Amino acid sequence: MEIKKAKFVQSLSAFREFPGQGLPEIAMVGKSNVGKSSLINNLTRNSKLARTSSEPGKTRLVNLFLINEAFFLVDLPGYGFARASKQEKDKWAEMIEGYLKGSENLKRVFQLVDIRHAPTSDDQLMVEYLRHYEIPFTVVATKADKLSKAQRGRNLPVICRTLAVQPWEVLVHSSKDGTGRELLLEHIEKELTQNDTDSLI
Ligand SMILES: Nc1nc2c(ncn2[C@@H]2O[C@H](COP(=O)(O)OP(=O)(O)OP(=O)(O)O)[C@@H](O)[C@H]2O)c(=O)[nH]1
Ligand SMILES: [Mg+2]
Repeated sequence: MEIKKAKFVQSLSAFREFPGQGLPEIAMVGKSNVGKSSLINNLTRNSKLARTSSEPGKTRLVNLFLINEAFFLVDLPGYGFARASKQEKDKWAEMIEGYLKGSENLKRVFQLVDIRHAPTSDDQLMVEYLRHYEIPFTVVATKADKLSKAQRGRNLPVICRTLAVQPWEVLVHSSKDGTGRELLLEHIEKELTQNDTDSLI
């Protein structure tokens, strides 16, 4: 799949603000600073589309990007930002959960984890949450450029074990050097065409 058109559409602080438009949505989930916004920029090849920062806690609202006039990529605030106040953390958790539970058009979540580290307890909770609500998800191990092939090979089994996913279910990605970009796009395309077929039946 090629992304020909990508535009920012709306920021939400509460799910009910967005009634949906009948178009499929694919959302980025992960701890603060893991690279959710950067992944959207890498997919769309537009480094200025979603705002990124080396400081955690940059994305503070649910941001919707319309892609090819056909589906939405949804950038969510991160969790696990230690320096945020309790009030801020509660607000972000409410936004993330409100969106994940409430969106009728959410087709898949990309659960991002940092390939350098074992998933955190927050990552584990998030994956449990997705399983509990039967939200389809794909684990994306990002920042792959920061590790050698050998180091990736050592870390991936830890990620799989901690999140109880199979190695072939994890996509390795880097927003810096574009690793895994094509695979992610194929994955999205499959998701979208699969849903087309579903709706024809
Ligand atoms: N080397 C490298 N750096 C990355 C990669 N992805 C993101 N970064 C960097 O990591 C930092 C955080 O990236 P963001 O995309 O803002 O992270 P986020 O998950 O959206 O963070 P929040 O909005 O705070 O939840 C930035 O400095 C990015 O340049 C990657 O694949 N490789
Ligand atoms: Mg962000």
